[in-house]
Amino acid sequence: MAGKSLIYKILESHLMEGELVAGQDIGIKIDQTLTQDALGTMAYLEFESLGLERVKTLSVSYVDHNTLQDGFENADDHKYLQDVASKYGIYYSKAGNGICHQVHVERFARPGQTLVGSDSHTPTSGALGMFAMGVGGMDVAASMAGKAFHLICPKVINIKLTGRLQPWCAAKDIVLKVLSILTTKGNVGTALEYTGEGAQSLTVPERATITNMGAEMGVTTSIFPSDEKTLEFLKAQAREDVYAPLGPDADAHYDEVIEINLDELVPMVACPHSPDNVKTVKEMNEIAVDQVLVGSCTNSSYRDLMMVAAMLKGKKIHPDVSFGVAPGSKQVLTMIANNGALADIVASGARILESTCGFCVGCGQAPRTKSISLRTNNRNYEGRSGTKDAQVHLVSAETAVAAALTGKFTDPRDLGLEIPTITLPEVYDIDDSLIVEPTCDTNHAILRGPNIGEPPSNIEMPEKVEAKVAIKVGDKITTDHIMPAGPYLKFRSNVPKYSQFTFCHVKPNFADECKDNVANGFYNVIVAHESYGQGSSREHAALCPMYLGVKAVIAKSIERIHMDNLVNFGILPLFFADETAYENLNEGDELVFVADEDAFAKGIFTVENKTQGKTYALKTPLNERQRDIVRAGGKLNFFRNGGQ
Ligand code: MIC
Ligand code: SF4
Repeated sequence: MAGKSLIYKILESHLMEGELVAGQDIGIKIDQTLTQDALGTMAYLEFESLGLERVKTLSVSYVDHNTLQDGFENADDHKYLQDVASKYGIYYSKAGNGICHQVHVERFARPGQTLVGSDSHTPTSGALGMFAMGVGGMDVAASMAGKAFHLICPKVINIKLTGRLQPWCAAKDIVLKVLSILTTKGNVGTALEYTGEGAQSLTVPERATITNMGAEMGVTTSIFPSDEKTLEFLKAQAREDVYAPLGPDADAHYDEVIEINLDELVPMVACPHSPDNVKTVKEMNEIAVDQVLVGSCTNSSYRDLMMVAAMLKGKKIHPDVSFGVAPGSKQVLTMIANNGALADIVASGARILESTCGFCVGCGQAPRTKSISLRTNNRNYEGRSGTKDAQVHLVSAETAVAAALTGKFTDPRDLGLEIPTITLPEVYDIDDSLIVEPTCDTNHAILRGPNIGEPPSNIEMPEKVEAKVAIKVGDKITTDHIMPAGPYLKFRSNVPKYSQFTFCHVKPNFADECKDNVANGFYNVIVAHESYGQGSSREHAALCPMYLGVKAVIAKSIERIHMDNLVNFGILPLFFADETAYENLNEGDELVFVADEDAFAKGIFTVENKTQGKTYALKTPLNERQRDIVRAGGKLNFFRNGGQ
């Protein structure tokens, strides 16, 4: 029998239910959880409704998304989060401490353990040999309550890195290469395990850039072995006590092996509007750029900012470029401030931004109309930057700085600079004073600002669903299309208000139409094509449609986290058997289907389209447990009815 992958070893040691067979439903024990503020309020409101006294996991609540505070809402959320954290035994990482994934890698991630986080980039901690997954807030709440976390046991692809990164090529170029191979769709139920001499040569921050962007491929997680590089990093963070050497067996079984020779890799760029639209920097033909931004949970580590500073030292940013830098954490910012690198960055003409998500999630730095923006983050979905017709490109820190200096796309190898040697510190600056320890005082009062509502409740799935097709969309609809972030982020704790913006950039009257349909006795149905719900883990992309009376999403395929979120809020996912049903369905069509015990047991729902005079047999991809959750009207009802 073949040996085991690292992923299967960790799953085996955490298995609570089911069998470790790819494609099967398994329940695993969760050791750690993380939340960020944009999804944290809802996750903790859900946790509160489970009625426990304390969390059963090591849990951290980060404030890094909504720090704009152009009104009272963000600040009210922060206070609520701090109170909840203190009462229920959760560490609270204050605004200013840094981006959740960067800080988690620095201070909490642990080889061999499991982590779920209400943010799709939670697998960043896979850089330290951790099994880390992005999930919906409801699943974080259930994990904090000590319940088994259910997932489809993934198949594992081995990404074997041979050779070594050549000068001016970076970890970002590796992951963009992987994205060009695996693309952003079709990877549901797959996990990535990086091995090989090339993997061994990468430092933990470089590994984190790679595991971070597995989220864009829609994979379950990405992981690196825990080895000498891990030990070095943990030692420098004064955390060597959590080190354990971990890796796959020499004869580990993998479902597929993809080999990438780092010797041959060149600087890459993801072009608009998808992270898998990858070209080489040279292919960009030196087109002029307007904006360059370095930061986000992908590329804002000490290593990246030292590279930025070294490249900028003694030089000036091109006059036509607006250049901004957001250090990933307080630790990074403090260190570059103390060693003078920050002064080099400032002297070059850079704008120093807060250590938060900021521009990455469309909070500020919207580029000018039709501009070319180069960014080191992980998503370039249309409109996410805040400017619909801006052309956002994703690059490494090296390529970003090269463009900031020359004012045009430039392969950093052509700059004629000597490659800087970046040595990682033997000891990082450790100051956890912005991580507030919980008091676990059960009498701790929780202040709730006026924008913080209760999580909306749902009814059981009706046995007969009469509905209207409220919207019909095409391929690769992201959660940014469904529930945009940016200026609307501050309404995350207020579902009635936030739901008004559902699909607002795709079909501005969507919410009103849904409400009219409900007023006229109809539920709503969303029709989509391939890879619906790509991108973030925001459960609002299911919660707000639920609030607007959506009972089913009919699609060709749905991405993993979004599918789980639909289930958690009692929305039935249905798949087409062939293209005719998709072509046949139109916005406004009146549909009727029976959703009784029999239909759920068979997993086949016969949908009659009364407007078109057609009937389709649609299959739900859900397993038995998930079907029970949908029938109950979502996870809160399911738990209340005694479900586990
Ligand atoms: C994102 O990168 O889109 C976010 C904002 O971090 C989301 C979470 C959210 O919507 O709050 C994610 O990736 O899960
Ligand atoms: Fe924040 Fe951007 Fe990372 Fe999401 S992808 S956690 S918005 S930095």
